[in-house]
Amino acid sequence: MVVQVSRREEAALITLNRAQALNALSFAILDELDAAFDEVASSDARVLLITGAGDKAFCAGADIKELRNRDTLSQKRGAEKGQAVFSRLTALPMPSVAVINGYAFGGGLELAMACTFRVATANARMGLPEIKLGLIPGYGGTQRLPRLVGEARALEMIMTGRAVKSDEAERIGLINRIIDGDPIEKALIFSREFTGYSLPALGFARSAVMRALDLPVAEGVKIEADLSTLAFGMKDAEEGMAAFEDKRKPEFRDE
Ligand code: CO8
Repeated sequence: MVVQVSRREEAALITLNRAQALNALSFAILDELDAAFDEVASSDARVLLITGAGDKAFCAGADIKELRNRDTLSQKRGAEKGQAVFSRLTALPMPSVAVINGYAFGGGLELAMACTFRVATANARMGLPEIKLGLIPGYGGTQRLPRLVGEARALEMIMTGRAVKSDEAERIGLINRIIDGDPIEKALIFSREFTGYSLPALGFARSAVMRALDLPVAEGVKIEADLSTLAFGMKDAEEGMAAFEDKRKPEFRDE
């Protein structure tokens, strides 16, 4: 198995373990990822961390060797498979963090962009180089990149294939933080800024932002009204407000 699921305290950890091919994603690995997301979804993990084995790459993208000599319909089904698996990641019940520890190219960056957050080591490089292969991104990159960095920067990255280093990625909003030291330890520290909060409330917050991104504000605020009302109905909200009045730390139970 290339996709390894393990546990680091409150976090589930998925490691792409194919360092000899810079953790490139074959279609079989996409199936493994799908099964791993099932396992994580039904666990009590409060966050999912995803990283690549070795110190060179998070993931160098779709397996280019496997993409060759396939008919058009198979390619379309392949793109749809990658899109569906990455959309499942976005919809997991817990937030996810891509721990980018080297190259994140093509499908690798698309995997990272499907996570809720991205942290990267200083030596990481991120890009959508498909245009250099005569291709364009197929696993959600043309959609998620402009939502993160804006249309002009996304078009530049997609149409020139230029990779960005971590400092530029942080400046343009592609990653949340640059990390140093042990990447998983540092990602755990980053995650602890939110893992203590109510998981359902974190889910409502993610849904409110993601579902309304393409809607006019007048429509988006209606979604926000519904989801914030749902949050109010949770016992965790009662506990959070009571703890404020009692001047104590709240004890959220995800209910
Ligand atoms: N696929 C398959 N094998 C790969 C890939 C890849 N994406 N990337 C690296 N490898 C392999 C290399 O072939 C090499 O194997 P071998 O030793 O057997 O020759 C090994 O990994 C190490 O790679 P390099 O020797 O190239 O390492 P370098 O440090 O010299 O270079 C780079 C690192 C710059 C990351 C370089 O490997 C590279 O450019 N890789 C390709 C990056 C890329 O173009 N990614 C985008 C792929 S396309 C995609 O993701 C989406 C396509 C649309 C899909 C929708 C349709 C289904």
